[in-house]
Amino acid sequence: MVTETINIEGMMCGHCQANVEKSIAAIKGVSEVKVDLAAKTATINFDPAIANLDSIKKAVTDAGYEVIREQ
Ligand SMILES: [Cu+2]
Repeated sequence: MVTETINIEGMMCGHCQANVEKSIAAIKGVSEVKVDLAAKTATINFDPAIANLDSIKKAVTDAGYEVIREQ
């Protein structure tokens, strides 16, 4: 398992936060996701043999938010 933190732009409220969490949690191989609305970050724990950062970023983008950079 690896833990990665990404920065997300465009989250305005708890609904957005839940949206992002749900989108990332739906990815196979992701075991835990924590989205911090104030810090505009998502911390994801995932199995790198199954999931990868690209698919996580794509899920965030597809949900309508922007991944601005990796930490
Ligand atoms: Cu919102």
